[in-house]
Amino acid sequence: SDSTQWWRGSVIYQIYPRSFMDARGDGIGDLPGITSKLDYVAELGVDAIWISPFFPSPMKDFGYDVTDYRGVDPMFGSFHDFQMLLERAHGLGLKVIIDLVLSHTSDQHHWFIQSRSSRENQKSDWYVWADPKPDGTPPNNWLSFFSGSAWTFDSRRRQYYLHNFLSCQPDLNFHNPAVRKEQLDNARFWLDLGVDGFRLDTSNFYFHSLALQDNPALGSGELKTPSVPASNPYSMQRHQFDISQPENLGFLSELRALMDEYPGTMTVGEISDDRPLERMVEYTIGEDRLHMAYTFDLFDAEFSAQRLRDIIEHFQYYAGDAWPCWALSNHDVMRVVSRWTQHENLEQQGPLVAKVATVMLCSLYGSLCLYQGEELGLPEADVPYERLVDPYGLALWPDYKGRDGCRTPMPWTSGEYGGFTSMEPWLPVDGHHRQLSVERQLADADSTLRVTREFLHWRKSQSAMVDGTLILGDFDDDLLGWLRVSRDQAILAVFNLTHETRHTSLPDGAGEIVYQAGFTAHLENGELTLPAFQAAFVHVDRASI
Ligand code: TEU
Repeated sequence: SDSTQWWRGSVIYQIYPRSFMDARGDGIGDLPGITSKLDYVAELGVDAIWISPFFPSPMKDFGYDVTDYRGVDPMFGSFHDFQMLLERAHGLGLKVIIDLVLSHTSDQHHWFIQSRSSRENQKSDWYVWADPKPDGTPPNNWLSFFSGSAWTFDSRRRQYYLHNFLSCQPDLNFHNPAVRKEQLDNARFWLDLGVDGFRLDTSNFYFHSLALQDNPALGSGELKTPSVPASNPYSMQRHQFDISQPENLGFLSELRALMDEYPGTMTVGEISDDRPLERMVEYTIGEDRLHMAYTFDLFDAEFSAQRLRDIIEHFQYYAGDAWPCWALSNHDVMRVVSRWTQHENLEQQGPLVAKVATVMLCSLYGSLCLYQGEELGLPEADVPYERLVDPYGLALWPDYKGRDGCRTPMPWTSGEYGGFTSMEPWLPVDGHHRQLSVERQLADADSTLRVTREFLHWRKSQSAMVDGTLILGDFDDDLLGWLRVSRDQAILAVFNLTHETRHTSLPDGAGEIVYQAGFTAHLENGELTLPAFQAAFVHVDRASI
């Protein structure tokens, strides 16, 4: 197979550097900490790591507010530390993906400091500036994703600047060719250093609509901030309508041309849009687009066979020719075990749900992202109000509790601070997480960690699982299942997402169970018995399809 295509069907492990491992003993994770745990990551059986931003930053949005695209924040270590990390990862056969936040900078970036200094300076047009309305109010009704107006007034220029997130994350003006060139050069800098690719933050937000037209009024009942309950006034906000501007495609082609100069590198774009799958098609089909993209579809999904089947069908209908990247969790959403388990059942059901969720995810057609801690089945951490630091959560408390609960430190041991650090960490280590520590789970062959590891190693050697086509199965409402079919192999995957045993008869051609570790599925005379939250992987005669 073509090794430049390594990313097709790969499993990408997302590392949130503040919370992975603290090697320097200041309560915050760092790059040497990551390097010290790369053996663990490689043993998991993943193909790549994606590291959330580690660039110099005032950390108002914990690194998604960059002041220097070519450096390492001293909090995370030195530039040399990054080179060591890269070398060690490559030595272990792991690809390294870094997170490029090209759409906006920190307001402390020297570009913005210059841009805001006057209306006539070399960078005056590098950000999105607009005059107030005659009555002094913002240029239009656009809203920030993190609450409030998307515009902040700057008294020196007597103009507003645009920000889709925090007011300290001013939006770059991609209509200005100098901005695009500078950002491509920044990407080239890391490619020259040897990184294997980029996760592109808000890859559909680069350009803004030059007309600056008001967004249409919200229809009644139309909610545009799905994570925020309707009772909160911010749930009624509408963000930039049609945020994905057509000019974006041109930039993505330029970026792809750059990537093509470095064979074997890849891009995975984050797409947040009213019509995400159409956008995925537009952004990933063709040689001059991104390699792959992910949407938020599974973040909002309910834990039911019907809902998940709908999502896959929907994907196949709208975007079946695209190569997707799926994720159940990341550093922005509630951990999947908590989304999919009722709180009072967490203790008992959490590990079962975690296992079936992970093997389900890793059986999908596409590439997969696992977020640190997902391999442990961590539930959302309970972070008391006093310890909250996410500005998004603080703005909307208590309806929306923000993103801190999915960003707490990794529990490596059950000891104090979970073996993550030697002092009070930046976010507390959840007590329940310490019971689910890496140390404990390694000692238990049936743990979420051991099963995840076992499954990922098995998956690697099954061509159908890595890049076979996916044919949705037609099971009873409660069961979810599909066939993965490659040139020389077919595997049927069936999942019981309910808390009751289910039976189903398998189609002709179904042979025996080919992956079992961690599950109690039972197959006899073509009749499959799946106890609660169990999965089965069954060999199917390729000729019978
Ligand atoms: O997220 C972009 C994004 O679209 C989400 O924040 C989304 O709007 C939100 O979760 C909806 O509930 C990226 C990063 O992943 C996030 O951590 C950053 O805060 C954001 O960009 C700004 O850079």
